[in-house]
Amino acid sequence: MHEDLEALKRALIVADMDLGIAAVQRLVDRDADPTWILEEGMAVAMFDLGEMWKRGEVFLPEVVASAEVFKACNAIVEPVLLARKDPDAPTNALVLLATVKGDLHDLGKNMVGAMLRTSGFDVHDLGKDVGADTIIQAIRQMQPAIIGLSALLTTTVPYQETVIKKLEAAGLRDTVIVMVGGAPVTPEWAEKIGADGYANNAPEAVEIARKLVGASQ
Ligand code: B1M
Repeated sequence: MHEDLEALKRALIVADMDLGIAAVQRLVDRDADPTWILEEGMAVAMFDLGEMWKRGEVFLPEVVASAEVFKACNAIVEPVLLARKDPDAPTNALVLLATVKGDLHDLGKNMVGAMLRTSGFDVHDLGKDVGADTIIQAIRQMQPAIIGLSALLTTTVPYQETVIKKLEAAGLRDTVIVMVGGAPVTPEWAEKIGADGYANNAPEAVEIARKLVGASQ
């Protein structure tokens, strides 16, 4: 299975759709753990691609193509992950998810959403490039237990703080748990802006969300 995971990572890095789909299908057919495929395979490959991008070894169009391969592979793995949902897991804690304003990166947020759903949370995804006003309106309408804010750019991470400040100004801060994440986000940043929780990856986001809502799922 490790060879297939390596083949999947390679396919993501070189943006080979056919090889990526074939590798992920082989992994799924062999009952590989979907969380392992996503975290140890697909997320790692995208991180490595980001490092290559930084070094000038790949360029934007290639990264766009890799993101398309990622989405196609995710479309195969995610149903397997969701099928593992324990039907008896207590649910009802609603999580709103958003990638903050100015930021179009959503692959990681989507992964967090899928893992939360599998673990018994209800998830409503507000999408990417989401401003504070939309978030506030959605909180008023849906009264979630948690709002999860993802940011991947150093220029958009500060918007997580903007959202928290706007929640305070709207008198909503005490009604909702705020979780933050995304590659450049740190626990120190989360603490500084007064977020309630931070997670480094999707499985950790589930663990933290459970703790924050006091769930026994
Ligand atoms: Co962009 N990009 N990108 N990009 N991109 C980064 C982030 C960058 C680090 C690459 C690099 O230079 N090495 C760099 C940012 C540098 C910086 O901020 N200083 C960068 C840049 C510069 C840009 C553009 C500005 C490039 C340009 O146009 N010149 C542009 C910005 C567009 C915009 O947002 N306004 C841009 C565009 C793109 C693409 C569209 C091509 C594509 C995104 C496609 C999409 O998302 N639909 C893309 C990609 C793919 C990347 C990299 C290579 C990979 C990101 C990714 O999807 N990772 C990225 C490199 C990197 O991150 N090191 C890069 C896989 C994903 C599973 O991981 O998103 O980290 P991640 O999510 C993880 C955790 O972070 C965590 O759990 C997830 C699963 O484990 N997590 C949370 C995420 N959200 C969470 C929320 C939580 C908890 C945990 O609680 C709520």
